[in-house]
Amino acid sequence: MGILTGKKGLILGVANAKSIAWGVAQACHEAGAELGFSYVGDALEKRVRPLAESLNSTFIEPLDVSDDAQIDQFFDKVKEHWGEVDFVVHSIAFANKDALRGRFSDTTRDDFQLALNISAYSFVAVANRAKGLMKPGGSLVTMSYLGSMRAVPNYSVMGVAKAALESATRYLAADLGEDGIRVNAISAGPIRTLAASAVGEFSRLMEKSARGSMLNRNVTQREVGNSTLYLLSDMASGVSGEVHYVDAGFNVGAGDPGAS
Ligand code: NAD
Ligand code: 0WE
Repeated sequence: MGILTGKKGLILGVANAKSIAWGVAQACHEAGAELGFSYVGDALEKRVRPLAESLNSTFIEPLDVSDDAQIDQFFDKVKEHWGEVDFVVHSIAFANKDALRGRFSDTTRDDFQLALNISAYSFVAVANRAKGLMKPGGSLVTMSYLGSMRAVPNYSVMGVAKAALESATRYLAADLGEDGIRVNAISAGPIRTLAASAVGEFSRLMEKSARGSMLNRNVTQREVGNSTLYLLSDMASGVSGEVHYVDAGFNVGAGDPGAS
């Protein structure tokens, strides 16, 4: 018996085996959950389907969160397949690559709109559909980053999007709390994933994060997965609207004044 035995949940945002969402999926599977997955585009279906099937998943459907019709279709299929859902993990972000270098003050209206649409509004849109399929005890978790609170070099418009995502988490927690549904965010330390690999000087950022952390190291996808598992489970039945840091303690430290 695991802490998610008998629960059904959706994992949105697996791109490959390095995705944070995959660390979450593994933790949830081992805790006894039945899982459904989304993917974007044919290229990612080829990666996601075998991963999902390795966890005995039978629900693997397309979902581009920029399209309301696709969100509706996706949740219609969830309703057909399961009838109801106990938890949803939102692990999705996107910004234009050009907006993640250079000066934040040069951010265009289009790049701002895109980053907030995919990385913040999508959680609202998904939560709204999910709540219709959830009973009291349901739980939603999204993935954030410290760049929401601090001006992290080059994180730029994504930092603004994460600030909106964390605020949306609190407002969703207020609304969905009326139905006994909890909404929380995890703020993860830097992890080398597909999204991160396209970022310049990511290795240096990882080194600085490790040195400035309490544990003197970075965190893994699985550690984020294990903490997410707790928030999804009834062990966290008294926790909602929270941003929970899984960053080896980096955010409470003074940073590394010697690092440059
Ligand atoms: P990843 O590239 O593995 O996952 C990002 C996912 O977003 C991909 O699966 C991609 O398909 C999906 N996505 C992008 N646009 C989409 C759209 N329009 N519709 C549906 N899905 C879309 O990278 P990751 O690092 O695992 O990122 C997952 C989450 O974790 C993101 O919210 C990211 O901001 C957050 N995060 C990452 C780190 C890190 O250092 N890697 C740290 C803290 C938080
Ligand atoms: O949220 C993220 C990744 C966000 C992200 C990354 C990319 C790169 C490729 C969103 N969209 C894109 N679009 C692309 O075309 N992280 C927390 C990881 C991350 O990204 C950074 C970081 C960190 C940490 C970018 C700049 C500085 C630090």
